[in-house]
Amino acid sequence: MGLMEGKRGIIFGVANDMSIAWGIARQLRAEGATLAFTYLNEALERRVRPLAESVDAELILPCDVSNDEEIEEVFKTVGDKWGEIDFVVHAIAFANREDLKHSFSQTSREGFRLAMDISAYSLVAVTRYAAPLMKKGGSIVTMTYLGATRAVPNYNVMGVAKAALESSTRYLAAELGEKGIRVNAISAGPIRTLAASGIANFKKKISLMDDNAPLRRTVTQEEVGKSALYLLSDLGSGVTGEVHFVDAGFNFVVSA
Ligand code: NAD
Ligand code: 0WE
Repeated sequence: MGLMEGKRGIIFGVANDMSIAWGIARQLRAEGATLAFTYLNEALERRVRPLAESVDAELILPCDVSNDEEIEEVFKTVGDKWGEIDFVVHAIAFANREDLKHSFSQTSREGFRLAMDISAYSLVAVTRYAAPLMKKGGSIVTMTYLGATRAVPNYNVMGVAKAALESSTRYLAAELGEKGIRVNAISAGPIRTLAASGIANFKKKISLMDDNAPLRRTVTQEEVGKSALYLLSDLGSGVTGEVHFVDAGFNFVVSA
């Protein structure tokens, strides 16, 4: 029997077949999970719908996480259809493109607010609506990056937002543990996705991994998916409030 047999959950953050959220969704489906997907806008719906249908998704819903009503509507629709849920995957981030290249001190008030809203606050809002549907407990996984705790060149305001996201993960875990709801973050190494395209020198980040990471390579969406499967299934039943690194070991060793 699959690890996710009888479990139902929502995947936020698929944009295309390169998305980390899609790598997670495939692992969950292979272990028997029943899935719902959200997409940001109509342009992305055309990408997400065929992917979602290929894993027999029962719901495919629009959701811009900058809008509380859209989040509320997703959980209302899911609640009406399923009554309860077991897991949520949050794999969403956004900052202004210019804020990921110029000097960090040039970040505007609005750019800072936007990155925080979409990349960190959205986990809090999603969890608020998800928790009442997790009647038998549940598991929530979000995605972070090393730039939360180290000053990675150009990651800038996204690093500040990821620090808030990691801290939010701990506060949500502390609050919801008594309801049997676990909240964890996966810190992935650099992966070529839509969110990574258009990042200046992303190739350099990849070759840094190939040359210096203990595993001498980058990680894949499938490898992130396998760790998410562990955290979202009963295998992770004792784990909450953690940042789990899937980064080929690059967070603690840099060779000379
Ligand atoms: P991606 O572009 O495939 O996914 C990002 C998703 O965020 C997209 O589906 C996009 O539609 C969604 N999104 C952006 N603004 C939104 C909004 N207002 N409302 C709803 N959805 C919105 O890229 P990805 O690399 O798979 O990113 C997923 C997560 O993984 C992000 O949190 C990212 O920070 C994190 N991450 C990525 C890497 C990497 O190198 N690619 C490494 C570590 C962590
Ligand atoms: O979290 C991310 C990227 C998130 C992201 C990407 C974009 C590109 C397009 C957020 N907002 C936008 N806005 C856009 O307009 N990663 C972990 C990938 C990433 O981004 C970097 C990295 C790495 C790794 C930026 C600079 C340095 C390293």
